Amino acid sequence: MSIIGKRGVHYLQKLKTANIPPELLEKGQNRVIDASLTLIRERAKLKGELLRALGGVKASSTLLGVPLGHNSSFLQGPAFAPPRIREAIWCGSTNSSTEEGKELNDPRVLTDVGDVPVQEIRDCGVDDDRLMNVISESVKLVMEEDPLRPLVLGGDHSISFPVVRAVSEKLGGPVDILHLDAHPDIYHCFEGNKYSHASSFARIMEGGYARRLLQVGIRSITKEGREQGKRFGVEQYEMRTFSRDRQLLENLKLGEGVKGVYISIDVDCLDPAFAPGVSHIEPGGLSFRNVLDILHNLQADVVAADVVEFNPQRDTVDGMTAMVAAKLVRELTAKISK
Ligand SMILES: [Mn+2]
Repeated sequence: MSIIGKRGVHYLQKLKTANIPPELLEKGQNRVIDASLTLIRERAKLKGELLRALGGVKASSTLLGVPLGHNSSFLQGPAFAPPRIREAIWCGSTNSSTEEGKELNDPRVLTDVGDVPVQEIRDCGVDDDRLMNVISESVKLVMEEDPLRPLVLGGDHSISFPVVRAVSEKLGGPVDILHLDAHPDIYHCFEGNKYSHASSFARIMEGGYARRLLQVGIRSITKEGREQGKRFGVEQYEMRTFSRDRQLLENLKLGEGVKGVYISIDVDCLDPAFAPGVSHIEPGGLSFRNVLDILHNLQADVVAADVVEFNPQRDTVDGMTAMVAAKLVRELTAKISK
């Protein structure tokens, strides 16, 4: 797996020592990035035009995959998740209705603009500062096309920073965030990486992209995690008090006075009994029904969402966690589309 992490960076180091003019490299990188954004832009445009022609759609979920795993502190398998989640969404073992009756095979409910070609861009030696900008730009290209709203398939949790940044910048103000996770992901910096999947919410709060941040499912938190939570005014709901907090969490109303609500679901918010295919197995988590009860009862205008940290390399042979991640995506689709 370390092969993926070293790809691109290794290449770049080689090119630097070979004394190749930096302009040459930069021009080539620009062309690859332009080509990547062009495909996403044109697919989003086509889907937007289609939905506007059909009419009567206020908001429609659009899948955007971000197969990025190298900012993970442990395993990099989430880079392989987006195609597995798509496969499970359309798996013949289940029908295409969501629990509350939305039809996923109706393009007014769900469309897809494909993946940000993360590995191909990194293979050209593009660093993370630029890569994060490409991810933000891709999200904005989806939002450009009313009524499309991004439903992002991770990837490790580092992708939530560029996605939320784009959503907030595009809407012109902060959002409220409902973040389901075993971990708060709010270290100032983790193992020297400011883009670490353990630091994404520190970047989001520093940037002023969120007003309220509610973290639910937390059961692996350090002193720094609590201190950073206090520093940024994060509402941290830990699993040890879930039975007490449950009623409140199943009656949430978010997004008043801000530009909307963003939902970020780390699959490890679930107990590993429900979702074994994650990098960080942390017992004592939410049940799948707990998560659905929170989502179904949430009163909010959901402007975008992500499902992250599904690791296919740790899944059962029959792909159980892929189905779990896919059902989270299906139910989020129902929450966004109207
Ligand atoms: Mn987590």
